[in-house]
Amino acid sequence: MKLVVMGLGYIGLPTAVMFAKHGVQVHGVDVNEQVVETLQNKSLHIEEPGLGEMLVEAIESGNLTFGTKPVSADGFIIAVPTPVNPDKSANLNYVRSATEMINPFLEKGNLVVLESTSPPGTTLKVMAPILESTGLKVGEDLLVAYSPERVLPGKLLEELVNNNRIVGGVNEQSSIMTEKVYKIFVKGIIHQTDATTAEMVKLMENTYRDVNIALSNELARIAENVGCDIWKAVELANCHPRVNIHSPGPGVGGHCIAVDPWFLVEASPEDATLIKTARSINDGVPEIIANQVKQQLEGIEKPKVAVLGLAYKGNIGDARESPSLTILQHLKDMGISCSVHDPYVIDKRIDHQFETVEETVKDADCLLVLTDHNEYKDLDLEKLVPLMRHAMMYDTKNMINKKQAEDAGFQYEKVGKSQINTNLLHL
Ligand code: SAJ
Repeated sequence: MKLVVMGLGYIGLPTAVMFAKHGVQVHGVDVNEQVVETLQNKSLHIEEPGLGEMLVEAIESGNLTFGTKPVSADGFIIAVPTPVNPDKSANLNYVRSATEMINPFLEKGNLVVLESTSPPGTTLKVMAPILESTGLKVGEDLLVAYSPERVLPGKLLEELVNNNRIVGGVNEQSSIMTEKVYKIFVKGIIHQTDATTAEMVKLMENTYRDVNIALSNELARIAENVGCDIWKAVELANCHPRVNIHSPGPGVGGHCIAVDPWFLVEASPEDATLIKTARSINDGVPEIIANQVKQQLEGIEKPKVAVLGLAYKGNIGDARESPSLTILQHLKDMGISCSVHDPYVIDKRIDHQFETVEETVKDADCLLVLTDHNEYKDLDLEKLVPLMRHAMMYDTKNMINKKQAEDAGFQYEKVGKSQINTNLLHL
């Protein structure tokens, strides 16, 4: 079998590598020549544990090639970005152009699968008409399906194989063929449905998470007002067998959860009120965090903050839509200078990035923890305190032990914890 994978980003590349590892002849395509060249040289342009080794193996096996143009194949998988426009509508330009690119190579009997997260109806209303402009009939000459990726960055390779998968064909034959192809490496259960349901399922999953994180962020604000520790409260509430409150934090980042709910808002703006509210709650968190830091620094002349973590979540090197970037911008606008550390992300747009935490905290007034990288769990706090001008800490991830921080000499604060101890007030 021969497959073409269109788009060699966080989803397309691991998918291409995985098929190649399982004996399929794969040609990976990306419009970015630099990306193609990097991959041809057996190097990665993205960070994902384990992917580098698998890439080299797949290329050396002779099963994996890369280029900027498609070739003839039995199946075509489209895994291109679907960003939101500034007006929050879905930008399907990459889906359209990738489909147009494969058109000249399509033959009767081919399979075409869309993996990109897309608004409901994209497969039938956007992709199918483009495919049919070849004269081939979708559902008859071409088998066509939507099968969303559901993998978690940082655990991509494991989840690609073990997660359950949804395949939504334009007809039953398309679903059956799509399942057969993914069965080559998927160990999870493959559920068959129709294309629009599959598109909806993907959006519902990420929206579920966004709405639940918004709830936890809102609860954190309430906890700050009433004077209780939200982290403890969430832990205790989650002892209930039917409760699963998510974790508050500095906001929601990444290219999925912060983006995909907008596709549902666009599909049904008048009905999607909860989804819209949740998005705006989560989008508003970075400004709240920046204001809380500013409050903590009150009275200090020319304050300086040492920021730990640029990535949108722990142990990955991806800063797309990261709340850290928004918080940095807010602090800058407030006239607060920042030094930055992240073991996985070097972002040329960010000034004052340092290689070690020690250099980063030098002369700072507050240590601001924004990403839960494992490296930050075991900081040598006693070594950091003397390097700082004022030893304050603001922990947005509840990852630094309060007692250890205080024993080391830090004045410790965290998200979702009032500075007022109501228990003491009641005594
Ligand atoms: N976050 C919180 N509180 C939480 C959980 C997450 O504030 O309780 C924040 C994270 O710090 C991060 C953001 O939310 O900034 C998103 O992180 P995430 O781990 O929830 O999700 P992603 O974006 O890395 O991956 C999601 C996953 N979707 C679901 O879990 C429903 C993944 O399975 C999808 O494949 C991926 O989106 C995608 O590509 O759509």
